[in-house]
Amino acid sequence: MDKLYSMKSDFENVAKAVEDIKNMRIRGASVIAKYALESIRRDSRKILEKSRNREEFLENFEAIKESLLRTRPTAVALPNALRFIEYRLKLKSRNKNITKNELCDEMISSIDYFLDKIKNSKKEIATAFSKLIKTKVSIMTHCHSSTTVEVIKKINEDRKVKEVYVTETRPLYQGYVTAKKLRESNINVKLIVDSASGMFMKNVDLVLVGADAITLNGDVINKIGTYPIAVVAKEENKNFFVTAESYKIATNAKTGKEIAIEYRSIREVYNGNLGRLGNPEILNPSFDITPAKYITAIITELGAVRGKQPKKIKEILKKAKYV
Ligand code: RUB
Repeated sequence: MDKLYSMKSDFENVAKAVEDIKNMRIRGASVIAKYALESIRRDSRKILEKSRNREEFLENFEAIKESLLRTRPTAVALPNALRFIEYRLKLKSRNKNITKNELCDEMISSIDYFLDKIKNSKKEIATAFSKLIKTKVSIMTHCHSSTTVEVIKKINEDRKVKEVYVTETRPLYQGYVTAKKLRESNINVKLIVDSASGMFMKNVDLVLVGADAITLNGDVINKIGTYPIAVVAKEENKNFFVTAESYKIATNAKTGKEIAIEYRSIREVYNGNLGRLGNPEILNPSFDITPAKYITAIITELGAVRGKQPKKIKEILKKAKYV
């Protein structure tokens, strides 16, 4: 039977997660990873019931993993999470006496471990970053990064946020989410169009963004529009920081050029009558690459990487045993 078809009928939470992630009802690297892992956890009993033996359990996990991996090609948090669980399952299944029930327990405990990691890393990054800030600062941010929002909230709790410039982030306006979340903490937010980021760079002390992928040379892949902001920050002598968890490191990519950049529907850019515009070609890349030379530091929960420090990234990877 077709594996995807059987998954739709059998593993409904995972099937829903696949659709929600593809259609961007759920967005942002860590939120996507968390949502997908929770969906597998909710379907775990079903996976067990539909597996006659341990081999079928592993096959079912493999099918789930593959369908989730196909949702969005750029961010590596979800692939790293799934590969971690797969690795733990493979280790466990080396013992031929292990039952499908024991494999299921292992899957659930690996999921819980990673979910804890997602939650705790954000707090650790926020605490570490706020310590670096000595006076009240104006910040600029782009898109919606759950990690960056948590960092800004912590700096604010420590009474060191003057204001935050939030770019609206076309075409899907993730900046609105950031603005709303920061306003919930009464932070002074100035929402601007993406093309105003250069003009307002003079007003800020630093830029803070999240990441979808970090490559081994320290390049960062994040929402489209991050790269020009980093270039202007350098031109204006402003610090450009990336706050991202170690599971955003793309373990096999040496530079940003090796990361697949997702192109999305042109309808996200223009939904009207294309003929009226003379049928232009529309390009809609969702992410861009910011070279390491524009980045002051990448702050992870396992240490900071300042500029081109491939050794430091390797050290972080070594500590991050789950990757
Ligand atoms: C979201 C985006 C975020 C990163 C980091 O893009 O680029 O900055 O995913 O987010 P999209 P987080 O909306 O296309 O998924 O810090 O929450 O992992």
